[in-house]
Amino acid sequence: LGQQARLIWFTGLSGSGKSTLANATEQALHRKGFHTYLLDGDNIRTGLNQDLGFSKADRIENIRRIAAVSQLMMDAGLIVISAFISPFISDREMIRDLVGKEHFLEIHVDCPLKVCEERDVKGLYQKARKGLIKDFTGIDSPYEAPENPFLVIKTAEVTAEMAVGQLMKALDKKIKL
Ligand code: GGZ
Repeated sequence: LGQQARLIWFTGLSGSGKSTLANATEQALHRKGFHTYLLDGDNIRTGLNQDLGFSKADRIENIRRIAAVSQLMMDAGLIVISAFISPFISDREMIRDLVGKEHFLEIHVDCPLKVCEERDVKGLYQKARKGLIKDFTGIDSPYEAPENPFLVIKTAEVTAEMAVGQLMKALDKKIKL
């Protein structure tokens, strides 16, 4: 019996905690013996999608390619963990339809813009406020929150450890070895 393929999809603002959560989730799944692959900006926007920027059309193309790659990896039987802002509801619906709704686990990494902006780990919000970066999500580019996600994690209200606990508990019903 092999594991069932899944796509664990993190969506949320820049600085909301998607990458941190995605990495911790991958480690927790590894400890349980699952085979996973983590897709994020570090391995996608620097390689496959290095030709894309942050216009609406480029973000749509970014997510379309990531969905296609995710599907290939799911065909190989992996649990794919994906962490991208993915700001548009219509794109996330496209992914869900592509991989099948029973395989798509959408997690809203929900953190108020104000908190993300205060964290400003990479100084990008400050640059966006100054107009040095255009089309920045939450500043001058929209973010459409999921209406009916598998799970919402409020990263301004819980520790990373608690967040992973919530997530693994919810995943337990959806992923069986
Ligand atoms: C949003 C931007 C932008 C703009 C650069 N808007 O916090 P980070 O730095 O590490 O994560 C952000 C990342 C977003 O890439 P995604 O592929 O996840 O976006 S999308 O799903 O919308 O295609 C941020 C950095 O890239 N970044 N410029 N203008 N984030």
